[in-house]
Amino acid sequence: KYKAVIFDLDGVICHTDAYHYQAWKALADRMDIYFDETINNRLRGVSRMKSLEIILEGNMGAALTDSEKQYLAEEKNNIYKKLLENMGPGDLSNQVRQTLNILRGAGIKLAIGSSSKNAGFILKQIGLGGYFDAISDGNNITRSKPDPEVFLMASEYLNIPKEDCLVVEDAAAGVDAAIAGGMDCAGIGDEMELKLADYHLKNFNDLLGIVLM
Ligand code: B16
Ligand code: MG
Repeated sequence: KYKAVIFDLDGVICHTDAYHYQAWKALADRMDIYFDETINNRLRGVSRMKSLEIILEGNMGAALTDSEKQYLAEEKNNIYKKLLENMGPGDLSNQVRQTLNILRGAGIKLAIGSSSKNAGFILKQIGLGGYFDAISDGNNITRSKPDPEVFLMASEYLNIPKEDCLVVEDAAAGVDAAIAGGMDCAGIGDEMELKLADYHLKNFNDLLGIVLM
């Protein structure tokens, strides 16, 4: 049914949420701004700048200039990148690695569709540098999820029509992006939050039943 699968990165292929949280928390503490896990949950799949805006909500965020916001976003990214250095091939689960290999062995094209500008570095860290047939990430888009751009670019890079691509997402913004792009989507994680997805994966390898049927 599908010729390609486009995977979100953070929250699907690997988990960098804790590092995002630590980095934003360090920045918020420095600015004496309240930040907790609940706010962090709202940042999933959302771009760096939009994330900063969410954190600044009700905290005089509107009083900051664009270049001040740029500086803060960069500060967070510097802390985050340092934390990413702790990642290694052990941060890729056996189940994810094996599922990817089976799909690829069956001739399915595999791509990344991530909001992150650090996607390339993260993939290298977990041993998947050069693995995917195409990478569409925060560096080649102008509009972040829930805009479909990142997934449409992935299907273009793969040269496979979007109707033949399945998107795998862990965040509501990503499911909305897939739907907006007219693509089928499988959600992994909180079923309530991802209820608009066409499929729900209890485990990553449930994908095999959907794609290889
Ligand atoms: P960066 P995904 C997203 O990745 C993360 O879920 C989100 O929390 C983050 O703000 C965004 O990437 C931007 O990341 O600061 O590294 O450019 O889930 O779309 O793979
Ligand atoms: Mg994600």
